[in-house]
Amino acid sequence: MEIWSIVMVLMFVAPLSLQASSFPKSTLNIDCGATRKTTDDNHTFVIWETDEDYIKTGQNEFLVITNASFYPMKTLRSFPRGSKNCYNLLLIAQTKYLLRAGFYYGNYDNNFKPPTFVLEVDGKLNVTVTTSLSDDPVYHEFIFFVEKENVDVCLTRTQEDHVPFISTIESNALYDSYKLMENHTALYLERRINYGANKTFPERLSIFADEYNRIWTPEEIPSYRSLTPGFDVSSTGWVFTDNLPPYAVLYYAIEAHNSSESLFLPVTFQEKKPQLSAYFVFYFASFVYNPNVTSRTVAIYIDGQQKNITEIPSWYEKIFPVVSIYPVNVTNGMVNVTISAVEGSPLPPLLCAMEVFTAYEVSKASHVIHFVNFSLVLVYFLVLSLSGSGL
Ligand SMILES: *[C@@H]1O[C@H](CO)[C@@H](O)[C@H](O)[C@H]1NC(C)=O
Ligand SMILES: *[C@@H]1O[C@H](CO)[C@@H](O)[C@H](O)[C@H]1NC(C)=O
Ligand SMILES: *[C@@H]1O[C@H](CO)[C@@H](O)[C@H](O)[C@H]1NC(C)=O
Ligand SMILES: *[C@@H]1O[C@H](CO)[C@@H](O)[C@H](O)[C@H]1NC(C)=O
Ligand SMILES: *[C@@H]1O[C@H](CO)[C@@H](O)[C@H](O)[C@H]1NC(C)=O
Ligand SMILES: *[C@@H]1O[C@H](CO)[C@@H](O)[C@H](O)[C@H]1NC(C)=O
Ligand SMILES: *[C@@H]1O[C@H](CO)[C@@H](O)[C@H](O)[C@H]1NC(C)=O
Ligand SMILES: *[C@@H]1O[C@H](CO)[C@@H](O)[C@H](O)[C@H]1NC(C)=O
Ligand SMILES: *[C@@H]1O[C@H](CO)[C@@H](O)[C@H](O)[C@H]1NC(C)=O
Ligand SMILES: *[C@@H]1O[C@H](CO)[C@@H](O)[C@H](O)[C@H]1NC(C)=O
Ligand SMILES: CC(=O)N[C@H]1CO[C@H](CO)[C@@H](O)[C@@H]1O
Repeated sequence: MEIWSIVMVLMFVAPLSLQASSFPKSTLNIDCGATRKTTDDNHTFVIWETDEDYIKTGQNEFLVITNASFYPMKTLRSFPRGSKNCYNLLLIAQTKYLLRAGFYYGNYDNNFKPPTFVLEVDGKLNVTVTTSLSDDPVYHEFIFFVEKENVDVCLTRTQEDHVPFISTIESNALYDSYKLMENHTALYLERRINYGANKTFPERLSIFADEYNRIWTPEEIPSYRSLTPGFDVSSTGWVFTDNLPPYAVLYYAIEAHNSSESLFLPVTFQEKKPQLSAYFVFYFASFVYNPNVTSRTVAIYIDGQQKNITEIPSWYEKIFPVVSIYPVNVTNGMVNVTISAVEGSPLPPLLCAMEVFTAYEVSKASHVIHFVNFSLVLVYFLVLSLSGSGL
């Protein structure tokens, strides 16, 4: 599995540097409404493209006075005309992608009326976007299987006087990750938490620290201990384990006070359907070094049902357990997660990070198309690797 991930990563990273814009991209970050490409983001090293190659409708807006600390939020594209306006992205077919849309209103129209509208991705995923006057952008993120290389990202007007807009579109191919997700399901991100880190820790790391450019929200829980590394870890790389978590996130954790106390983490879902299917991922590492005990063992319970037992070795063994649990039935938009030390475990339970998604069924495609287009992708890589090696 690890070797396969490395091979996949190398295959996808090589074409990046060639920047062939007419080819589908494994990474595509669009700064909507921007007038120039930015390649000098010194913090994340993300390259932000303008949106002119991907959409012909709407108009550019620039926030002259803004509290937006994240500079791609300073421009946006608004759609005063038409009930539905779409970006058309060129992504690699038959590949799993993470796609995140960002919305920062910033009172760009000076109306003090943040609009509500619908975001639709690839004709099959949608979510209602409710923007606000807050200084924090609103994000909506999906993980889904790209069947055909043309992917539409559409903004649909649902109320007459609400003008849809969009500030950023970020998309990243996911290699051998989020493996329990089947091709015919899609995941909508509810929470992605970096436990134990405080608000001063960046939620965006550099692309060298997080291959998938995810946003990890720092969160401390006052009733538990925060374990912190005590030195700057923001530029450490990522780990070759399930979902390639950043080391920076694994250095932080929350821990119970003793082995008989459990971590109790109630999760509330934004989606308010009476029945939902959820996908959980738990990331563990034990950076605190105690020469007398090398590992601890925890049990994960969801709504009181035991779902997994995992041994967490000491950091120095370089084994970082990632536990994925899917499907989880969610009733009334609420799930209780409990992490306890198993009987006899010398150290209290801890948790570094958690991701929570809701899962959706999307339509299945024919196997013939899968096969043909997957061959095209292989040919594409072959051509690129030949041209990359100077032939
Ligand atoms: C990156 O750093 C350079 C040199 O310090 C500076 O000129 C540039 O404005 C910075 N770019 C961004 C996006 O902050
Ligand atoms: C920026 O934040 C300040 C203080 O919260 C607020 O008074 C002001 O209206 C904000 N400005 C914009 C353009 O959002
Ligand atoms: C999902 O799609 C990939 C890429 O086309 C394919 O290799 C894999 O077999 C598919 N999985 C299933 C369960 O159909
Ligand atoms: C969003 O998707 C759901 C389920 O696929 C569908 O019932 C609904 O009509 C869609 N809403 C919009 C505004 O497209
Ligand atoms: C936040 O965390 C950093 C690094 O762990 C630490 O240096 C800083 O003192 C913390 N700040 C607060 C307000 O707790
Ligand atoms: C474990 O910690 C909890 C919370 O601080 C405390 O209430 C409890 O008495 C402790 N138990 C033991 C055995 O120390
Ligand atoms: C490890 O065990 C030794 C001997 O029992 C003890 O002196 C020492 O304090 C322990 N160290 C830690 C970090 O618990
Ligand atoms: C979750 O925990 C809360 C608080 O202890 C409790 O009221 C609720 O019934 C629990 N929910 C489920 C589904 O177990
Ligand atoms: C717990 O999860 C790990 C990682 O997914 C898996 O290897 C292990 O078999 C699971 N253990 C149990 C008891 O379910
Ligand atoms: C979830 O609910 C479905 C339908 O109610 C049921 O068939 C299935 O066994 C449940 N799954 C779990 C893991 O509880
Ligand atoms: C044979 C076949 O259906 N190939 C599809 C591969 O993907 C391209 C781009 O989306 C489609 O246009 C082709 O129809």
